Amino acid sequence: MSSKAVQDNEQTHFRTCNLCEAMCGIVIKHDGDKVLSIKGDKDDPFSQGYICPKATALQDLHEDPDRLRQPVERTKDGWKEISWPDALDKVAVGIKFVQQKHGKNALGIYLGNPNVHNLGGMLTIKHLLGSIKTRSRFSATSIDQLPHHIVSMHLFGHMLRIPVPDINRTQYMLIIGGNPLASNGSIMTAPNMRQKLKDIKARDGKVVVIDPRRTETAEIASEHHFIRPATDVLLLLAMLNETYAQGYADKARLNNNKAVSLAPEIERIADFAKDYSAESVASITGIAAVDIKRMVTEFCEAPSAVCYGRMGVSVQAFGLLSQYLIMVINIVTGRLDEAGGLMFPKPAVDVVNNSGPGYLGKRHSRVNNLPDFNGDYPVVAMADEMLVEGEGQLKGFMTVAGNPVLSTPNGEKLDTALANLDFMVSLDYFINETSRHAHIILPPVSPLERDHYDVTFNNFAVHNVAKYSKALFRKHKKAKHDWQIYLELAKRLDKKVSMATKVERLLISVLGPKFILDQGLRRGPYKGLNLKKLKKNLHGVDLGPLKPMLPQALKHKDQKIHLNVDFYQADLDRVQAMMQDYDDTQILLIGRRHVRSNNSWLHNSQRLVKGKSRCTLMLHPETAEQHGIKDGQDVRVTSRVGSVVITAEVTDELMPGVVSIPHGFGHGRKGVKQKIAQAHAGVSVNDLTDDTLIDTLSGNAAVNGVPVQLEAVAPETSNLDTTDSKTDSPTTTSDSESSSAA
Ligand SMILES: Nc1nc2c(c(=O)[nH]1)N[C@H]1C(S)=C(S)[C@@H](COP(=O)(O)OP(=O)(O)OC[C@H]3O[C@@H](n4cnc5c(=O)[nH]c(N)nc54)[C@H](O)[C@@H]3O)O[C@H]1N2
Ligand SMILES: Nc1nc2c(c(=O)[nH]1)N[C@H]1C(S)=C(S)[C@@H](COP(=O)(O)OP(=O)(O)OC[C@H]3O[C@@H](n4cnc5c(=O)[nH]c(N)nc54)[C@H](O)[C@@H]3O)O[C@H]1N2
Ligand code: SF4
Ligand SMILES: [Mo]
Repeated sequence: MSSKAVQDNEQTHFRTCNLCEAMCGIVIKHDGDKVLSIKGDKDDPFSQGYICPKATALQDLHEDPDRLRQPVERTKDGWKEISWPDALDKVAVGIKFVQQKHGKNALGIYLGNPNVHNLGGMLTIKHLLGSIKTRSRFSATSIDQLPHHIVSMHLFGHMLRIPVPDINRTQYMLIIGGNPLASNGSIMTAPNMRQKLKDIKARDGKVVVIDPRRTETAEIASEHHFIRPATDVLLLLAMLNETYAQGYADKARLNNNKAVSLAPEIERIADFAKDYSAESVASITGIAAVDIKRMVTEFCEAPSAVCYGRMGVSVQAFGLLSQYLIMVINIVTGRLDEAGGLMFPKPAVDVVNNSGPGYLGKRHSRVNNLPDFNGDYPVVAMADEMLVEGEGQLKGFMTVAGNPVLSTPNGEKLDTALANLDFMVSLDYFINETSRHAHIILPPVSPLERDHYDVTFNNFAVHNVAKYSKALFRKHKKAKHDWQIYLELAKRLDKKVSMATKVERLLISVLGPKFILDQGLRRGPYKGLNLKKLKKNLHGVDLGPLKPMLPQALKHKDQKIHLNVDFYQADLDRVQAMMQDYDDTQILLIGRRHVRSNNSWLHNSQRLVKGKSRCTLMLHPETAEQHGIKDGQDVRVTSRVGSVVITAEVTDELMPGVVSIPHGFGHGRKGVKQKIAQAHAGVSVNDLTDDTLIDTLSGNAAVNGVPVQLEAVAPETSNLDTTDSKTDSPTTTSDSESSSAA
């Protein structure tokens, strides 16, 4: 199926890149249905011409011959294309079979990251969830930003009321566990991070990075400190303690602090970190006491400042407590809701007032007793829910825009579990490591064939904007949007629906989900803004810099900040235990991202993967020497759950005693059908990360700070380990490769 340009004479198309959170404006030159070039849109008020190398992957994805254009069914003779009506009917039968035989909750569903980058998907997913009616829900949130949601829910009364760094005005930015030069920023939608960080320095401000690796971001920062993985909680406790010790949170100052005046429990914060002096945490964290003290002084003395933490802090054993401390430090130092501090965006579509506040631990997972958040169980619970027999065991599964075999801890275990289900369906573009286990794959249209508006990421934008992009290409009439697949399945699975739901589904199917967007814009905080207006402004509408939003932003009934001190203080016992048992000889594994990669799914673009393999084990020369490892040599890395063989990249970018492997690789598994990705297979770091290593307070996965052992592999043995001759790189040593996909 080929797609047609919406208007044949239209040669220039403006839109927003939806691949990551940065929302860059792009200009696509095209000749009919052929893309000629993709460049940055200089007239986009938000990104002003900036793009990263991934933007061109939109073309590669659109043209990729491996991308499915038609549903496929797995048969004993391999994958066969089937018609949409057949595929949808069979999926409905498969789901009903599982649910009638084993109960509603025996069907699990996993929602992956690209869902939140998909307008139609975001606005209509409730119809899919409402029709399958399962409580066994999982999503990428619990291997990502879950702590941010919980902190915001507790403190501000809503899981999406998340403040972001006012990076355009700050004079001091402390970045803990984020590498925005590679990731382009996260929970901080801000295109062109390099320029933004340089601008801070150019206006005599300071950028300080805390990271076990001297990252691309650390390279251009004013200052960088190595930290032992998963010890950030100690650094943050010491910083909070120092803030009080140095008099920066004395009563007089606090009385002048707007956010503090809204936080009744603030007095209890003075004692929260009293046991954690800078001296007491220096040796474990690896950061000298004098540096910790100076950082606090400089942070507090700066005319404006913000402390920001991302993946490296969120997705580790103390993710939630660390994110809480980051928020508390911003509050007591008067940085919340202040220009140049941590501020609340005001998006044109008000997602906070259009959704529930969130809840933690209403239910617990059957096998491991882990808390749900807002109806999702932690991803680390998924495989056991499939493997452990008993009432409530998962027998069927649906993945929507996700690849959990590569993206969640102990991927091998999940791989095995998925191979043994009664029924599985994937909504995905590709036959990949996860979807190869599906009985049927339903592929939606490409991003260039759909309208776009960022419902999610405008809520995290460092400057308020709004932009609507219509589809560049008209989809083939038989092809389906994600939202159409949801509605088709809902129609087949859910016959007894209320009149209101029926009407809504009818309206969506006739008008498309953009009518919901229009309603959202009209009900939103900007008078006169609607879809028609956005359609006229092809480059987007500038809605101005972030403005103070307290107390109105608070969603608690009493319009106060609830510090929830008891809940967080209880986690200090775990911190104490960690300190007492700390083994500083342990080698710890962390992750990394590269600007030319995007989680597990852009490795089938030749432009992005070309050059030297990026799936390497980075380690410090001292660590290499201790283990007899040479640069370029194969190394066996072993954790509690598995073992991979991977090439060493010896570099002093890494802190001694820490090793790093990027996630999203491991395309050498049998049955994957992505030729370019397979030729750059790499290994999956999540065959090493451990599904029992979690932040118990939140249920979030802990993929950073995983204990591993290293062993240099002699060349002749490393050859024996190659399990798939098609791949060009070392593969996992596990023999549990699934043969369920042809
Ligand atoms: N190019 C590219 N861009 C992306 C993505 C991608 O895969 N590729 N993914 C997107 C997604 S889904 C997300 S969520 C965002 C993530 O955005 P970021 O959070 O900026 O992502 P990372 O590059 O993983 O940065 C995490 C940093 O934490 C460090 N780190 C690891 N462990 C620790 C620790 O214990 N303590 C501290 N202080 N630091 C630690 C790592 O060395 C790394 O530099 O990126 C998004 N953008
Ligand atoms: N060790 C380690 N593991 C990690 C991370 C880490 O830093 N370290 N990062 C974690 C993070 S932050 C995240 S967000 C997760 C991501 O984990 P996932 O969301 O599970 O995986 P992705 O790699 O983003 O895979 C997305 C899938 O969706 C498909 N897809 C893309 N767009 C669409 C669409 O519009 N519709 C449909 N139906 N399908 C689509 C792609 O083909 C791909 O198969 O990985 C996590 N895993
Ligand atoms: S940074 Fe790159 S991938 Fe992210 S939105 Fe911009 S162009 Fe797209
Ligand atoms: Mo993510």
